[in-house]
Amino acid sequence: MRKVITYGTFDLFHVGHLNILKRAKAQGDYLVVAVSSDAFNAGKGKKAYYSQEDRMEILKAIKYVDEVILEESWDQKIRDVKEHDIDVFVMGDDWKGKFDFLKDYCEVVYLPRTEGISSTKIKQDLSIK
Ligand code: C2G
Repeated sequence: MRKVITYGTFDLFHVGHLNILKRAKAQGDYLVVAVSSDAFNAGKGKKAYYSQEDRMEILKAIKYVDEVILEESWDQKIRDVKEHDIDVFVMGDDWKGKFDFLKDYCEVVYLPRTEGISSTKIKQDLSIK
């Protein structure tokens, strides 16, 4: 079984998130999604509209997703890859190059982002601060 992992906040779930999960799953047979915790987001200077619990519940309901774990720190990826026996790490290409250190442990694939949609744009368009 070829296992894939990807990371993200996945706030205000939208088609850009769906597209990356669909393409990430297509890289293998089993997709693990690591969802940024509220505390980890606070460290990124981000505050998600939905709580970590709600964001995890939504991801668990996505047909491409097989397992959901919490992302609580920048430096858990190597451990996650080892513990979950991951073959492929996937991220949108806004992160291109940032996770190449994982090439010692698994394949690293950056996929094109979906243009014209983001959680930030949604908030701006709805003028949610
Ligand atoms: N994404 C995309 N197209 C968009 C928006 C997002 O392909 N229009 C992808 C991003 O490239 C990322 C994933 O969807 O791979 C999740 O995006 P975010 O929720 O914004 O995640 P981010 O804040 O980038 O956190 O350790 C990595 C971080 O947790 C990533």
